[in-house]
Amino acid sequence: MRLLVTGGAGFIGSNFVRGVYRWKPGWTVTVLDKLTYAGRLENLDDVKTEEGFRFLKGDICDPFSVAEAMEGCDAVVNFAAETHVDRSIEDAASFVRTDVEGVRVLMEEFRRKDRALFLQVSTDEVYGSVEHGSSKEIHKLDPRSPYAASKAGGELLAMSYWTTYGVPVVVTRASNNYGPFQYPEKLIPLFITNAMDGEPLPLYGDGMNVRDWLYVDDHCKALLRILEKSGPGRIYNVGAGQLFTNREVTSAILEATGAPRNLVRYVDDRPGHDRRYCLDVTLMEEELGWKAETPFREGLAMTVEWYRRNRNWWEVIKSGEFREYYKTMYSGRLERSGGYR
Ligand code: NAD
Ligand code: TDX
Repeated sequence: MRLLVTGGAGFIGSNFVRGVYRWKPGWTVTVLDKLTYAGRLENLDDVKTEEGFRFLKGDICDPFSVAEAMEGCDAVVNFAAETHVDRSIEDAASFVRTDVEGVRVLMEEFRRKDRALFLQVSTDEVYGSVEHGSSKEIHKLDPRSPYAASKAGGELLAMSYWTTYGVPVVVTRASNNYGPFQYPEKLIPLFITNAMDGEPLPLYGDGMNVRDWLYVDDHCKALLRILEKSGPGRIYNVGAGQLFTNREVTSAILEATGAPRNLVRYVDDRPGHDRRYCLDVTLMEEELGWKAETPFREGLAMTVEWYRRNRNWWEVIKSGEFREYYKTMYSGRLERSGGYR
């Protein structure tokens, strides 16, 4: 199988490309990535000499780049997106552009030829906050942040190409991923790297929001299973069933890094902060025989170890674009936080 992996220089995309070469001998990959602040060529260092690997710098909103990248590919896995909820609250424009319009451009090129599958990687955030119970694939979408709304738009658009033109599309809705190469704006890598540097850990609100933590390799294996086994027109939830409050995640990070508890700061909440996500993954388990394998403590230990060994990788990021972002997002919040707890 020859895959086009869009957004392959980001966190999940780069882990996925490594996974393809590790677990699927004979498969080859083209990556198309715009290399935004979140995309880093060095994330692909491990695979750049692999058989048939090709990297193209380009935007999924640009039909010419997309046509060049899709040439000769049997299937597309679309990871390319703006992905950080807090940034979408500051400015939604790039989210609508990439996460919706980018999907349209990809779909238009995809349907010009007969191809195996278009896998649109979506998120559990499209269901909105789920106070009780769990979300099934047939449940109504209720996205509540500009990020979640853009992702919902993208997946609905992709699926409309299946309904309207019979283009083979599958949508996945994954829960919160964590693991190596995650940009340190997200909760787990931000707190691990801050803990390692003795910096405050800014917990939003009361720290009792709940997320389902999925180790990135488990997510990648689910996507590979879908590419091999799923028929078109399907939607799958991909979660680990490992629900923790942000306080619990923070405690686990403090324990794993050996940092002191007094680094924790309760800061102003994220506007519209979803309280809880929870996925019903029966379909993935029963239809495709997939189940997340990595217990949270084990995945977190591997992740902490990776950030310990790859200080260069995140120090470069934290001293670049991220520095200004962090100041804008956190300095006021930390000043107002009323001391350590
Ligand atoms: P990321 O932010 O680490 O990486 C996104 C990648 O997309 C980057 O390499 C970036 O350069 C690239 N990109 C952005 N705009 C582009 C454009 N216009 N054209 C081409 N490339 C572009 O994101 P991630 O955390 O790896 O997430 C990957 C996908 O998985 C996203 O679609 C996201 O919505 C989805 N997802 C993520 C999570 C999670 O917990 N991280 C959970 C569920 C679903
Ligand atoms: O500094 C922080 N303090 C804090 O309390 C940050 C960055 C986050 N949080 C909280 C907000 C959330 O309740 O931690 C939780 C996780 O936050 P993020 O890492 O920003 O992830 P989330 O908002 O849950 O969205 C993620 O999961 C689904 C990804 O960013 C999305 O791309 C994915 O689709």
